[in-house]
Amino acid sequence: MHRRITGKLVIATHNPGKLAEMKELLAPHGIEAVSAGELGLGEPEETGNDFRSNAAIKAIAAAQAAKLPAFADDSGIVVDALDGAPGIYSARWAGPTKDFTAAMAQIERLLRERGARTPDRRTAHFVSALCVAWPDDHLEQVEARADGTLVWPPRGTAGFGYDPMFLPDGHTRTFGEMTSIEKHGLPPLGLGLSHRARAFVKLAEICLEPR
Ligand code: ITT
Repeated sequence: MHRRITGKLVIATHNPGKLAEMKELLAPHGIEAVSAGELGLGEPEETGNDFRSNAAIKAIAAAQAAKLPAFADDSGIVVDALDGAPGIYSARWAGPTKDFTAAMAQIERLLRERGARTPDRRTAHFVSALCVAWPDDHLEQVEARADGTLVWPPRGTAGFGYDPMFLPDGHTRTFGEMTSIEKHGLPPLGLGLSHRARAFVKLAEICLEPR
């Protein structure tokens, strides 16, 4: 049985870009969201082997610490020509200073080493695994992806992380050139464009009251 989210929800992320998007996605559903940062919650070690298990680790840790339902996202960019790297290590490629300019340059360097210069050799997808955990250990989990190609040089200053390098399929602007509303691509613009918005649509179906 799926469980509905009611009352207060902890957003279990320490990434400001994600926090802003998760708050925006929840806003129309009338959920009272409080961030892990506001509650002074720590960051658990992400020891899982995939997005789904790392999302669960973060949601469970926050739900236990706050004694409230908690919502976590584990995400990353999967580059086909790099055998799926950086994948679950997407945040770690930016190092302790969270330097995504350097992380994007690293991807570009590796793509060039492999001779990946044309769009067909530069395909990638973002993944978002979302998990809501309750203090009694109930879990709800969904996952979605957004497909595209990697451009160089990066374009745009909106968004966060690898957004300026990612051109979603069927679009002429990178995520870094889109407003967050366009990046979500939710009604009336569409049925979900970004990985996080697409996963959120699935989560909303099972855990949230219809808007
Ligand atoms: P939390 O674990 O606290 O949520 P984090 O940044 O460590 O924050 P992840 O381990 O899930 O989160 O790392 C995912 C990384 O993938 C993230 O730091 C971004 O750089 C990148 N990423 C995920 N979604 C993205 C998006 O929508 N746009 C650009 N980059 C994204």
